[in-house]
Amino acid sequence: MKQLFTLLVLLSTFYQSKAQTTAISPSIKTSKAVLDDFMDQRFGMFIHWGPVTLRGTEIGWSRGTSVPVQDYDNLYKEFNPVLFNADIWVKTAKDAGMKYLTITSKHHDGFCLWPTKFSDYNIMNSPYKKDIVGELAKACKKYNIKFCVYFTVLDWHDPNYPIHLPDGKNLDPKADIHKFITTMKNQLREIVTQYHPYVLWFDGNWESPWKNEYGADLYTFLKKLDPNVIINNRIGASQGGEHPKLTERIIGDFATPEQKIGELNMNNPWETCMTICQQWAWKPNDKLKTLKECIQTLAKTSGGNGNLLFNVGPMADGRIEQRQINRLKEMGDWLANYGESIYGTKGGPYKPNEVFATTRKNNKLYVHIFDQKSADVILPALHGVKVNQAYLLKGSKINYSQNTDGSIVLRLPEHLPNADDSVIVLELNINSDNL
Ligand code: JFZ
Repeated sequence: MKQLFTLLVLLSTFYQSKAQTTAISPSIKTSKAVLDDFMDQRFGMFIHWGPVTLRGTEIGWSRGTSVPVQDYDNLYKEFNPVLFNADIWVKTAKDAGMKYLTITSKHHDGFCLWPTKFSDYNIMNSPYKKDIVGELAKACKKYNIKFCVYFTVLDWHDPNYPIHLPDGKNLDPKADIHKFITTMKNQLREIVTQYHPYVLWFDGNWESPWKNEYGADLYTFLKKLDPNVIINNRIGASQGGEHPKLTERIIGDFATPEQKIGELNMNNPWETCMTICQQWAWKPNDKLKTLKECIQTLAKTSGGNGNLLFNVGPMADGRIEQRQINRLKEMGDWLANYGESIYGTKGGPYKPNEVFATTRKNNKLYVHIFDQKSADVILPALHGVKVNQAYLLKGSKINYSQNTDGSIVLRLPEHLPNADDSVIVLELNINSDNL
């Protein structure tokens, strides 16, 4: 018995010391006020870009797979996006109703889109020779769009990072991860002090060289540079497979479901990242999502209490494809009408489904109607809730009734104003925060 007790004590001290190596001091964690502000933005633009767009293959992942390494690593010598205009990209985001923008400063191929002093493999050694990250930061300021930076902790190009190819298993004994981390910190110091990103969006944390303690150390380093910078959950080592949900033990401020809509979560901030086509980087004739898919994705994300970081891959000449600009503008047109039901709202209390999703603010519940096939939409009862009024957002009254069990029946009009998502406002007897 005594032996068992000693073993338990030993085990618990072992786990405590393990936890301590990765614990983030609560005093440096991003405040709730800052994160609440981030979650109020709801919709941002992700941009994956680099010399690989000259080939039209996937950024990072095609290096050594569909594009030979030698070829891939020399593309920057031809990268000359003369039609790049930061104002046009940022205006495209603005017109889409997006509130922030996240650019890949460095993806897994190691190429840096800003003039870093800590690697020659950067935009100043391309024929273009202009600071892409800096120009975007400036344009974002001009258009009042929050500027954010993506940065990967794996770099298959840097000799000091132990893995050199996608899905590489062998660790290079000549690599020095500590030198690599020093370079990374130097580069991130440049990014934070020169461009003042609102969010730092890390990635590449699933490979074995990256340890949770490096993530904790990096988080602490960055928060000392800027106490308010928001950091995603791919800074700590990933626990494999699915990107983990945010829990106490995970380093970072928000969860990052990828290419799928996150689940309803009223406690932990999350942001879905998703491509407008299929590839992250530009691909010729890539399949573009329909407007219905785009709008319903945004509504279901908001309905789950999350943000949407919607990705475009600009072309090698510096332009975003016109058909993508058009699609984004259509989303912006929808938001110009229905934005009240997205920005600054909370998701829930219902789980989004194929028929409807709800968002809420003050005494209003916004019901996003996706399926117009049946005449009625029935919402399960909410404790203590009485509906005082129902009407289409910016439109006419809606007939409704409330059953004795409290469930709410909305009678849909014959023609709903929007085929992709019409919003019905329910004015409640209580503040929707109390649901
Ligand atoms: C990552 C990147 O690899 C991808 O290129 C893009 O930047 C996206 C936003 O984030 O996505 C992943 C992450 C992990 C795997 C594949 C794609 N994985 O473990 O196979």
